[in-house]
Amino acid sequence: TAGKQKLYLLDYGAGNVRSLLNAVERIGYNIEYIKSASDFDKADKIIFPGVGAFGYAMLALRAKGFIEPLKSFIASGRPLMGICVGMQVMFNGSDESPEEPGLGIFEGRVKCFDCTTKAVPHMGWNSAQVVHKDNERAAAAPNVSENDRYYFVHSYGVPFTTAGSQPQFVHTATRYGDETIISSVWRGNVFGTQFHPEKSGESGLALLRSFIESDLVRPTAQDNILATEHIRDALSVRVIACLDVRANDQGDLVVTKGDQYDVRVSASEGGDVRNLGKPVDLAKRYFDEGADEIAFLNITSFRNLPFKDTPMLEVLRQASRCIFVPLTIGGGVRDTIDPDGQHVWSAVQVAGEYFRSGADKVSIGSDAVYAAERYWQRITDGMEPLDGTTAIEQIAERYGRQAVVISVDPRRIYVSSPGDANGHHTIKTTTPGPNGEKYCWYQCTVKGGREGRDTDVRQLVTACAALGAGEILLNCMDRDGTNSGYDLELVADVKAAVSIPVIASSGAGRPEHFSEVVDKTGVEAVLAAGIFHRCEVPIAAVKDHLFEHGTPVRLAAK
Ligand code: 1PR
Repeated sequence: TAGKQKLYLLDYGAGNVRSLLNAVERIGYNIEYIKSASDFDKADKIIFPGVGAFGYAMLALRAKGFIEPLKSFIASGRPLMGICVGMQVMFNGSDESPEEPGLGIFEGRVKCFDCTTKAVPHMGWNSAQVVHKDNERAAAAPNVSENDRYYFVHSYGVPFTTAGSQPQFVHTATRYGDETIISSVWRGNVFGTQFHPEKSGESGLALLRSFIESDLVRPTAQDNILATEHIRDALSVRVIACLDVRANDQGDLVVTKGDQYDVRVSASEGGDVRNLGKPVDLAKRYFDEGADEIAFLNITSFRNLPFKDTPMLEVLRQASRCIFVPLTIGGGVRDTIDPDGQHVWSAVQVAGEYFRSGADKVSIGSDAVYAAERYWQRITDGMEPLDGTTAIEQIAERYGRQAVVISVDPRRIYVSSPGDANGHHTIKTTTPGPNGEKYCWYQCTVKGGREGRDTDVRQLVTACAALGAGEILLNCMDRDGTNSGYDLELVADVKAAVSIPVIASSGAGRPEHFSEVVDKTGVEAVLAAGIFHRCEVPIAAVKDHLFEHGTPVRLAAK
């Protein structure tokens, strides 16, 4: 029976495959790894995950001697499923790595999205429309449901056209802004998705199950497919639940929540770290309630422990076993030394441990500010600003830029006129300062807001985008925990400065705050912490409000 089949995972060292393992285990199957060319003979079915760049994937396949065995496996008629870059490498080539030919199983070339018309990467939940009008074919295919949304994260994609041989293998197409791409392929025993089913909640798990349990009967060739203009853009605004995690005074990891970054209750109430629950329990609750992503911020990093022993890694492992939407972890992503003074960890190694423990993205706070300062200093000194040494560049190179989030902790500094801002980018504000100041700039801070720097947020985000960051998580110290709404001026200013996705954070108090920030700034994602932890506003209430408001959202598939 299908349950006895051996499901193999083609691991070529491309970062986080734990999410896929967890997802497959969750639906009741076990995975074995393909470690050498001879393992291909043992496999009944293979899943080929893709994380990282196209060229890296092809080089790794070649270095391991996997290309010919993979082609023979496909020729033998046994089912193969490629995910993301695992699907892309089946095409002829990619603009991401022009020097590396692809496997050439499907005709077409992977191209870069146009970032002048929309945020790139294409990141978030979008629909996948079956392009064949033939119901019989659709019924035989792995179950991509048109009513569901799936999690995409990529800067490159294969343009969908009705020409050439595409009608023979395109299964679904997806529109993002002004471009339409192939979101899944199916011909004979080969199936592939551009999106990540392992990160697409219950809909994704159902699709994985349907691939594993189907025999992939050969579909009949079909010329009659939907024209591009029938594919609609359904990219949803992501609703993210954020958990600030730290050790309390008893040494247990708890979810806490600051009030303008102060996480302790008042001295008269004992002065302890606020305890709002256990990290894994709360994260699981948010997944069940329909959060599109979960972020953990390890707000005291790992001050007193060898990095390997940090309890946060165990929190991630447990969380990733029961949460099938993207998980971001931040805190302490920088070069670091264990308390014994011996073991040195590079930022890439720290990130690597987080990925192996189940994170899909890492967020960088303090270290990003230092990197941006070096970036501008190099420009001032007339040097090439990118030298490959920063954590942002190295993690993006190894794990892909979509895996690098910059967490910004800014605070407002009021000035009477732009000339008083020491050269910083100012905005004219509608909420003047305590002395009637009409202008402000946003100062970057490090160490959880404890230290202000002579760098403004615009300098930070533009430098980080140039260094290869994939997304901006924009907090605001003045609004954090206030329930008074997002700082719309800050968010709009950052959104206008970068072409990577921006997450608005800090200050959400009511469902209307979410629609307001989307309408007024065009952010791709909205994040909240306090109102979810304290059960003041459930995630479903936010989504229902956005839906009624006409904002595209993913409604829970339950
Ligand atoms: O500098 O790379 O080690 O990262 C440290 C990370 O920890 C940064 O991402 C920084 O934002 C975070 N952090 C440090 N100290 C605090 C603190 O609160 N004392 N938390 C902190 C940041 C803000 C958000 C919060 C939103 C929404 N907290 O996490 O979730 O403001 O809150 P709200 O909806 O309740 O208003 P590094």
